[in-house]
Amino acid sequence: MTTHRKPDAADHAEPELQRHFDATIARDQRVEPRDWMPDGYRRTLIRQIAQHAHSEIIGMQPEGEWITRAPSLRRKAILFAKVQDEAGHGLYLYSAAETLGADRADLTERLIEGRQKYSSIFNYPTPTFADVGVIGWFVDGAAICNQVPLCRSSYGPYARAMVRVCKEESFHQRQGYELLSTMMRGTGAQRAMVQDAVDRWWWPSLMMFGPPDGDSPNSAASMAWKIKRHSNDELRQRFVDMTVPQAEKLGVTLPDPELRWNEERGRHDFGTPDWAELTRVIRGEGPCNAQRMERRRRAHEDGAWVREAATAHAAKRRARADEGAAA
Ligand code: FAQ
Repeated sequence: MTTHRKPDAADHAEPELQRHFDATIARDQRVEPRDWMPDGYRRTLIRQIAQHAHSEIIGMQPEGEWITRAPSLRRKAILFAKVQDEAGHGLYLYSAAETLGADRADLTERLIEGRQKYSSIFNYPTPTFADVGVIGWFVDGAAICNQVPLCRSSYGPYARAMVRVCKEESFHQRQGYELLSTMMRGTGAQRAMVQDAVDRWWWPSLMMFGPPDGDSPNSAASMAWKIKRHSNDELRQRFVDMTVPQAEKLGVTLPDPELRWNEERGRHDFGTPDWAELTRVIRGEGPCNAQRMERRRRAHEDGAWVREAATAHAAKRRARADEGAAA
């Protein structure tokens, strides 16, 4: 697309521009930052990308707690790399949101004031090292199911950011699975630790995909705009189908008595997640919401001097460049 327009343009203003936008979506082409886009499309993208960015940054906390307590240098190095990757994902995503006219400081403010969401999954505790493995296996596995289709999202900067993010999530998922298979070859206590972590994370991981399709208010528009390529339930199903054989190979039991292969559908049937729990966790009443937000706020306050120094440095460079241009 080549048509340019101010970011705050009203949706209905230009039928010609709207037609051009619709044709771009219909042809499966990408919408780029300087293209005209309906306000609703822009708002939805900012909402989803910001929530995604906040999730990556808050998502550093549950595993980050284990960096100082990792059982070996190798595990520590892997975990360090993984948690740093999550920080990188957050930064790409904030940059993608900025291409839509959002302001990063404002998005952070909204998160800290509880006006923007982050993923429910990061509000659960990590009491044992097996949790680190299960987060890699389930949470990064779910993130891959959700985010690989986002590489084909209609908004160019988001789709491109997802390509690299998914490659890294793939390493994260494998390191989690490898950690768990090592523990499963260990002592009975280690195997029990893995099973316990699987029992605690299974249902929250299914909830990551969002409410069921019938209760997902944003899905219809997001799918029409090709921001989302598949529904929440379809992605949840893909995750279950992908994970069941992995669980069998690992030797753990997934905590769902209704889980079974359905020959007719060629997919697994599975039980219903506790949607009331998801609502509570999103509302801020999960086991670790208060702690996660408190840490995020503290990190933001502790980082104030870095932001001030960077701003002062940028101002100095600008002034020097201006002096140079005037001379
Ligand atoms: N938690 O109408 P829908 C990761 C909200 S990153 C909290 O279905 P939508 C990497 C939703 O925002 C994990 N809130 O919404 C990693 C909406 O509220 P709003 C994050 C949730 O957007 C691994 C309302 O409920 N991934 O794991 C949740 O169409 C390991 C109604 O829902 C992404 O953000 C939830 N689980 O679909 C990092 C991926 N589900 O905004 C560290 C991109 C729903 O209207 C360690 N996002 N809500 O007030 C998406 O694909 C979508 O935004 C969905 C939700 C699928 C999450």
